[in-house]
Amino acid sequence: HPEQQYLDLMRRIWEHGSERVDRTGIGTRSVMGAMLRYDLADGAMPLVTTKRVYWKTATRELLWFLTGETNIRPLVLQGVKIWNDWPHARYVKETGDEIALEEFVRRIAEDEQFAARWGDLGPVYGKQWVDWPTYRYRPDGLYERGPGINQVALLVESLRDNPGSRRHILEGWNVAELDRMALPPCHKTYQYHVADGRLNCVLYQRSCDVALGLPFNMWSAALLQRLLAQQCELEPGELVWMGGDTHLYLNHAELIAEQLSREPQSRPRLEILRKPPTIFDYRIEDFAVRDYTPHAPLKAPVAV
Ligand code: DHF
Ligand code: TMP
Repeated sequence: HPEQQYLDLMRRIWEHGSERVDRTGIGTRSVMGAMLRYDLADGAMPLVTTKRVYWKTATRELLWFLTGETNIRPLVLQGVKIWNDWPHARYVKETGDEIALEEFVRRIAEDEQFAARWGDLGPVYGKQWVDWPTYRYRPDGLYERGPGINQVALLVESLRDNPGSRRHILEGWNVAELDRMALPPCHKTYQYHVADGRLNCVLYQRSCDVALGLPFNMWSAALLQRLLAQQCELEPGELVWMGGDTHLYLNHAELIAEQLSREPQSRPRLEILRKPPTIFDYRIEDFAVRDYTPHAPLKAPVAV
């Protein structure tokens, strides 16, 4: 079963990873450099079955990236909670107001002004993907803002018009803006490759929380590959996931023990029910997952 690669990686890190102190203070076991390969032919998706993964949540996140939005409010209004901790932590730190997370999120939903002030993550994925900032130098030596670059639109064009290119890249790591991001991008570089009518992808992820983040990241990377393939009249090919600092948090021990005791189930497939006019026009209703019979959900705390 293709999921065995994920479970083997988890086991290897837990048994042989180096223990180290990390930014969050939780501590991790970590290896440097890891690879997973998935064939997306016939609708197959790297959707983890040894626990229930909320693929609709991950899908809403990807569609949110594609709108260029970086404020959590649209996610909150759809019931997506995965980005709430970071604006909350910033609010508490900067105001000294020890508001509970649930209360903070309720204010984000109800108060548009409050959300505009406190709900933004900075120029993270969405901004860099569809509106990478540019600067123009003026004759007087000062510079001004130029038009933003829509990397995703350019990627679709380059895949269609110049499939043989070795420059099909989507990049999140904007060095000049890292200090304004709530978190610098983890899934930072996507490169695509067209061969034999199929669209292949390598994703480089600089930092990976294998228990919580990776199931989402694999789903989203495969989904983006499917959207690009559909828009460019290509068949989905292989997804190669590459990790830099690939780690397990020490407070995920129970989840890890339970998940490693489970057997992968069936082979989930994704059906895209419609081909919208552009890659920016997909809606959550366009996606249906078949043959997904996962084990029970596993809860674990996220390191902030
Ligand atoms: N920080 C850390 N330490 N790990 C992450 O995986 C992570 N991921 C981020 C931002 N910062 C991060 C963005 N993606 C969850 C999943 C993905 C994600 C953030 C959080 C998460 O908590 N998943 C839970 C609950 C899912 C839900 O509420 O729908 C899970 O069980 O998968
Ligand atoms: P870092 O910026 O110090 O590397 O912390 C980011 C943490 O979040 C790290 O544990 C990796 C994890 N992460 C993922 O695994 N996937 C993601 O998509 C995101 C945003 C974060």
